[in-house]
Amino acid sequence: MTIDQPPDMAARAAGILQANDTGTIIKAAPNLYPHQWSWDAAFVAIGLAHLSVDRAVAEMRALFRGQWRNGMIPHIVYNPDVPAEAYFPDAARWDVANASPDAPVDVATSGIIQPPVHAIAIAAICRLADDERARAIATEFYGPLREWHRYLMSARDPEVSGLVTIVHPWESGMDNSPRWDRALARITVPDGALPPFQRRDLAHVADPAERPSDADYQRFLWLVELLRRGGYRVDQVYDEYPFRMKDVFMSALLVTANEALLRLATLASAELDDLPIIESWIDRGREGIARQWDADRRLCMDLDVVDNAPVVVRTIAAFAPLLAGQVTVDVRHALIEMWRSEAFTGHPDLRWPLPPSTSPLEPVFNTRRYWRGPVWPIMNWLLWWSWDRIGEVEIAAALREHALAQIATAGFFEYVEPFTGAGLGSDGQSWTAAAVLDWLATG
Ligand code: 9WN
Repeated sequence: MTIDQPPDMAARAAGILQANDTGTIIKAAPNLYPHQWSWDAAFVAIGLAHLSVDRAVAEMRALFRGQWRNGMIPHIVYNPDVPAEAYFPDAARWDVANASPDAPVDVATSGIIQPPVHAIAIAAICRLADDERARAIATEFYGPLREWHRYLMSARDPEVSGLVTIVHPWESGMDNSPRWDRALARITVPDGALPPFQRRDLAHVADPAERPSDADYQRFLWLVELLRRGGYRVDQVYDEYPFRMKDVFMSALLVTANEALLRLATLASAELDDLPIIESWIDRGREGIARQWDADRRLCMDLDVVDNAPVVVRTIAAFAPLLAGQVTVDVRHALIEMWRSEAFTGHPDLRWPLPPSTSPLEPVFNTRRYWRGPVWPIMNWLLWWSWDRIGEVEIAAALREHALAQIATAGFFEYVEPFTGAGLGSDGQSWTAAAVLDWLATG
């Protein structure tokens, strides 16, 4: 199937990245997100590499300047050129340099993580570079990536389960997803405990209903406050901390990122001793994901560590086994069935057969609110890449075509209303532009 794309799609995408380029970093979005976000930067680098391998490498290098001594890649590296009031929480709210000896001293960052898609990005950049340059890039990033993954496999998995624990909804990258509702509802913010704050996000969207509610925002900030008080030492506060979720989506991406890391290790001529360690991370991750697959519900579920309960809600995270890149025949069939069913791309009211972030069949489904229903172009890219990787090329091709058609019609928005096709959130979102560049180059 081929749906004609407007001829200027690539130029528009490149123009967005150029407009968001500060000369040092590419802002995640022009106004709503004026800094460098961790997984945004990786996706952006994948698209950017089609324009310039050097610029893509520079983007990753800028992000890795924010790496902590314990290996952690923070979810935001702050842009020193924009005023503090441009985004909340600002760097001062995290106060990482005072709170933790692990934080970098010369770069302002947040104190939490986002999904580890960075090794996937570096491997993608290497594929577009000539052999010598690819070896140099792999050599530059292999060590920092290995330490990042080691942090995730240790501080974020004290249970040695193969599953990464997140300690804040922002860490998942799907901030307001109903995956976190039950765990968040348990959290009460003690009166007067939260330093005062003013939200900045609502000024940049057409309607506050597109963003998280105030009550949730209070809880988000309370979790930040608890982490700050604990010096961002997740390993030390772990047992008492009130929000601990085994995130299957993040864990699956780590499996795939570890596979990319293994390839980079070879390219970088890394110590041979590293290879079995990375292989064991991959095996452990796959076993963890497999344990979260519920064969009766035909769903892969996050786990609430606090009360050891699975999270039973259909969101795009349920496709975690697909993202981990290896599926049994049964799981493959279940995933394809779920994908095509009314729960996802087969819903009759969809403007395009693209996966809503939360299934329209869930009672909490909301067509406009953050991660509770809208379609995310960058998630389409990730799922396209994953279907293609496991050999479901027809599903992948259809997804790519519809996703491009959606952007051609709606614009380069952060997310899209699934039934009307209206663009929501930020316009000129960098990772949406990057996805288009990669699709156009690989289609
Ligand atoms: C908080 C930048 C980021 C994305 C996340 C998305 C949103 C931030 C926010 O924007 O999160 O980190 O202010 O809502 O949920 O996935 O990385 O694009």
